Parts: sequence; C-alpha cells; structure tokens
Amino acid sequence: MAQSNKDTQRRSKANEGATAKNKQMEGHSQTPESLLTTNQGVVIPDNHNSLRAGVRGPTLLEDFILREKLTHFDHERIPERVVHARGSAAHGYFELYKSLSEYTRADFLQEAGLRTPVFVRFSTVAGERGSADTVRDVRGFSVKFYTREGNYDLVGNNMPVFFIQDAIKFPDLVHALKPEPHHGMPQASSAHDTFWDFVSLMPESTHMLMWLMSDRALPRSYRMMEGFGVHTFRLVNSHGVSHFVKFHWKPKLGKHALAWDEAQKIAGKDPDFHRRDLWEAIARGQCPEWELGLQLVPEAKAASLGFDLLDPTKLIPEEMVPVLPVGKLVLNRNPDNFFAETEQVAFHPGHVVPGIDFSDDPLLQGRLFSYTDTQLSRLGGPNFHELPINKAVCPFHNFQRDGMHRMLVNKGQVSYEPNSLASGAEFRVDGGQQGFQSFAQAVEPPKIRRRSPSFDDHFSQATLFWNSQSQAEKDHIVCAYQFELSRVETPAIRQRMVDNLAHVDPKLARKVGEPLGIAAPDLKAAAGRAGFRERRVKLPLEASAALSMEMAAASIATRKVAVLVGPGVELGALKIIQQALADQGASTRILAAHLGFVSTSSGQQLPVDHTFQAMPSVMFDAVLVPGGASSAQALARNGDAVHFVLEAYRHGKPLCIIGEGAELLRMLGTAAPSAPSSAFGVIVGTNEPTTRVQMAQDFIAALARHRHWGRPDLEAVPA
Ligand code: HDE
Repeated sequence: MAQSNKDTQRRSKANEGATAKNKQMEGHSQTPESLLTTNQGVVIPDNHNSLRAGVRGPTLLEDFILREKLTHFDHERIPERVVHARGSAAHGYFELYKSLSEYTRADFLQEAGLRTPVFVRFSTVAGERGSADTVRDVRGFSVKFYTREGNYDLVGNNMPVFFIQDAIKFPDLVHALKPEPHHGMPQASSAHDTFWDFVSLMPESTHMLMWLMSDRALPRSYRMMEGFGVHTFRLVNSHGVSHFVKFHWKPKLGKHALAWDEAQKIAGKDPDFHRRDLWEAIARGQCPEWELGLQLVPEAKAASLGFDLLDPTKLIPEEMVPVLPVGKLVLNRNPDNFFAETEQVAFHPGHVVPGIDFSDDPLLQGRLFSYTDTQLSRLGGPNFHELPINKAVCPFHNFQRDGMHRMLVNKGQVSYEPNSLASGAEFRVDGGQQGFQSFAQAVEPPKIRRRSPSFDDHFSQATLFWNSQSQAEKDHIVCAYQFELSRVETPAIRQRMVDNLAHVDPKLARKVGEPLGIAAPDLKAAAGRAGFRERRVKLPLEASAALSMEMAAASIATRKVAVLVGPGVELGALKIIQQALADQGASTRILAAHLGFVSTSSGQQLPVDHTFQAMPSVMFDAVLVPGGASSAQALARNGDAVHFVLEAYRHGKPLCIIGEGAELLRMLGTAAPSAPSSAFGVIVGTNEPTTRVQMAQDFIAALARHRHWGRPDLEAVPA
C-alpha cells in the first residue's frame, strides 16, 4: 500500500478528537464488583480468615489466597521519581486557534479548532512523594499531547530558566538540593548548606536563584502559574524551514502567589493544598485554562539577540520577541486512579512529532538521554509505553519485542526489517520522506568538551529580573535569601552568595547580608573565583513587565472567601456581597466557633461550613466580616477569630468589614489603618442598603488584585 494511503488510514482511525484518549482509557478501566476472585479468576469465599490448622492453629503455607494477596501488597510501590516525585495531574484538551502551517508541519498544529487530548502533570522538584505542596520550589509543568501522529511531550517548569547550562551538572545540582546524605534532612527545601554550597560555586545559577527566591516559587495554585518549555526548540515547516521557538503557558486566572509565612503554615495545615485545589476546581466544573504562546525567532535572527538562545539560563524578554497566542489548554477531567495515571505517566522531552525538533542546548541534549533511562528503573522495564496512560492514540508498530511486562501479543513469524515474509512482498523502511525527519542542521566542528564563550554572561538577566519586580516583590526576594542563608551553617557559603549577588545589584546584596551579620559583599572576591564568568550583555531594556506578577488585576473566579460569624450576625449586606462574589465565580464559606448553625439577628438559622480552628485563614484568599453587634463581640472575644483576621491582614489579603465587624480591626494594634482604605484592600462599610453594592464592587476589585502589600506597618501585626 502506498505510504500516503497508509497515513490517511492511520489518521482517520485516530481522528476521534479530544475524547480519543478518554475512550482508549475506558477500555482499560475496572469498577468495583460484588464478587471477589483471585487474580486467576477463582472466587474467594472468605476474605476475613486465612487457612489454618484448626481455628486456633497456625496458618498453612498452602493458602494461595492469602499468599497471592500479601505478595501483591508487598510489591505495590514503585520507585518514586528521582526529581519531581510529588505531583498531581489531570486530563483535558488542547485547542488550536489558527493554523501554524507557516511554522510547523506538526499535525496537531494545522487546523484551527482541532482539539488534541492531553494529560498534564504538575509537580514540585525537591520533595519526596509524600512531601508538602507549598514548599519553596520550582514547579514542573508537563503536558502530554496525544496527537494523531504520536505523542508529543512538552516537559517544562513554571520558571523560564534553569540552574545549570550543561546536563553533566544535573546530578550534582540534585544531590546538593536533596536531603543531605548523612542524615536525610531537610525534606523538600533548598534552605541548607549543600544546596547553597553548590550554587554559590556555580554563578551560572544566579538568574534561576532570583526566580527561586521570588514569589514564583510559591504559587497560590497550579491553576495560577505560568509554564515554560525553558529550552529553545525548533518548529520546522513542510518546506524544511526552521524557526527557533520558546513555549509559554499563560494561566487564564492570572499568576498569583502565596506569602512565604502562609506557604509554611499551609504545609502543616494541608500538605495537599495544591493537589486538592486542582482536584476540587475540576470536580466543580471550574476547569483551569492556559493559553499556549510561542516566541518565534527565525534561525537567521538568533545571533542578533545579543545572548545565546542555546543557553538555558536565559529567557527572551517578551518586549524583544512578543509571545504569540496560538491555542488553549483546558483541564476538565480528574484521573480515575492516581497510581495508574499520575504515577505511571512517563514524560520525555524527546517525545516529539514531525515538525517539532530540538536545539543544541546542552541541557536539553542531556535530557534526551535521561528520561527513557529513568523510566526503565521507575516503571520496571522497556514496555512502559504500553501502559494505558502512556499509550499513543494513533496505531504504533515496530519490531521491538518482549521484555518485562510486555502486554502486546505480536503475531506472526517476523520481528525484523527488512523482511519479505510478513506479507509476501518486500518490506523495507530505508530513508523515506514520511514520518519524523530530523532538521538537517549544520554542525560546528571540532568535537570538544568546553563551554561556549557565548554562555559567559551570568548576571545581566538576573539584574533584569530584579529590576522588573515591584517593591513588594523585591522585599520578598530579600527575605527569601535571608531565610535560606540563615539556615546555612557555614559562614563562607553565605559570604560567597552575597558576593555573587553584588553582581546582580549591590543594594540587594547588602540588604540580604546586613541582618545576617555577613561581611560587606565583595564583588572582586566573587569575580576572582573559579567558574565566575561575566561577559555582560547590554540588553535593550532595563525592566520587563512580564517578569513581575504584581502588575495586572485578574479574574476572581475560584477564589475562596471566609465569612466569620457569631450569634446575632446580620445577613442583609452579606447576602448581596455573597451573590456578587458568586456571580464572578468566587465562593464563600461560613466559619464560626462551632459547626452546626448560628442564629442570625432576624432569628434565622445559618448553617456553618467550618470552624475557625479547622479551616484557618491561610486556606482562604479573603475575609468578610458581616455586621451585627453581638456577632462582632463574640468574634472579638474568640482568639481563633481574632487571629484569623490578623493573619489574613498580615498576608495582604482583602478584608471586607461590615458595620460592627469593624471592632475586629482594632485588634491590629498599631498597624490598624487609621482610615481603612480600599487602596490597601480593606473595605469598611455599613449595613445600609445604599452602600452594599459599592462595597461588593470594591471588595471584588481588591480580590482581583490578590494581595495588598502596601499596607503600613505589616510587620507589627502579631500573627
Ligand atoms: Fe527533568 N527529569 N531533568 N527537567 N523534569 C525528570 O524524569 C533531567 C530539567 C522536568 O511530571 C526525570 O520521569 C535531567 C529541566 C519535569 O513526570 C528525570 C535534566 C526541566 C519533570 C529528569 C533535567 C525539567 C522532570 C525524573 C538536566 C524544565 C517531571 C522522573 C539535563 C524544562 C515529569 C522522570 C513528570 C523529570 C532528568 C532538567 C523538567 C530523572 C538529566 C531543565 C517537569 O529523567
């Protein structure tokens, strides 16, 4: 059969749109039945008693039912991922806005409106499988597209750059970051000697450290963070013309962060905070969305950027190359089984489809080896592509055979190519034009083990990032460095770090160092150390708006507002504000000192969702305190309620206080705003019908800005 006919047949078979993967998965699923059998199908009569020699006698080795059950249980765990062990995932689809045929021949990027099924896994990097979600860390953002021409994986992070420039340093980086080998501590944290020892000796990590110390490392939700492909890839069109490309995911809900103090508290109160948040949003039907954006650079223009596109410690400022929105990603279905799907999914930056190709970024090149290799030990053999979650939705066939856990039953005599025995005619795959064609790139001699001098600018983009932050974001970066370095016990490591930081910005270095008793930053000492390279590039911009998270207000959909009530609470204004929030997709929960009901000023019984203790302020985005004199008095006498308000205020969260609820603001002590102002996200109003709508609007506007760091004397708040 002619190859083009085969291709059409293959594609039409697989062309089941966005649901192709769901249908395929259904064929592998099982729901509980009212019958228990062994794995061999033999009905089990009693699942409570093992076979014994007499009712009080020893258990018999013969009991194959017991042995099968225990043996299976004993082997239920597989090795966790060596990095990105803790993750959460969901199914969904990617929809293309308009054809990208000008740039790529990738089938899933040709037809406007085409939906391709996806499975997306978010993760932390350092922590073990059971670690907390809200630690300071990079987040993984891996997308598997089940395209009609095979699986394409975009295995990225929520930060656009990386710590190192060459894959050969990855094991060192990860060993330094992970718990220290002698005592296995600390869990899921970079705040320890070995990490800072390593990075302080690797100035190329400076740019990425700025991101890691910023609020980007504390996402409010997986649904509210950006994703980046990090490396430069290639898009290649049907004429063989290539563009360099950087991939971006832009969250529809905006990019938002937690406060550091808040993130630490959540790690104890709800270690599954991000997992729960993703699961619940999808279960409620508030499906998270991102826009895929491309920064495209013609091959010939790459040199004129001024920095090397192959260096993964560099980003392309959006002001230099705008991000072109090309499609949307929607996550609309939670997995049926965490292990089968989220744990067994195997991503690989080398899973590409025709029309998408690699660059020579030495970090990417190393990844191309590493991912299959790791799955071999993690998933127990070479057949992990047959696991339902990893299986392509288009037909696949080759002569790879056998191995652990092989599920396919390959028929026939032939398992080699070329052959003439399979169909009677000669079958040969030998240099055809179909399928994946590697981009014919000229390679630069000689073969050499050396870093390119074009990778030698370690600081200019770190400075760009620093200059692009708002004052509050800068303060947070300084605090983060101080926190991390104060956990470092070796003074020389702390000193090396601030010496390096002085090359980003001398003021930043001084601010970090002073309260820690570190000697004044020494630019020269840093520059004299091995590994230091500073061929500073002059960028055509001082700051890039896209690098700050604090710039734009966003939708308030899916934000959670706590309503604090006591007996005698007034419902009037509360109902109006609750409705206004609900209309914009936010939700309110009623919190009181106890569960059950609270009687309102009009004698109604208001059902309570949570107690102050069980659902503390760090679980919410904003606080609403309704009016009612006795309700306000009860709240002011309750330490948990008072702490709730103080903590939310300190974390910069919007507060809406109605009528007598204002009592609680006095608890802020010296930090209490003399004139509460919506500029600081504190909305104070009366229960009068005339002010309710305005109050609701102001509160929504405050919530859309997420956090209000301009509040005076925040550090004075006792929370
Ligand atoms: Fe990974 N990385 N990585 N990585 N990575 C893994 O693969 C590796 C790098 C990223 O949700 C591992 O299946 C090397 C950059 C994500 O399942 C492993 C190097 C970026 C995930 C591995 C890097 C990433 C991984 C561990 C340097 C951002 C989670 C388990 C050359 C672009 C995927 C696994 C998931 C996972 C190796 C650097 C992102 C060991 C050798 C840069 C999101 O193969």
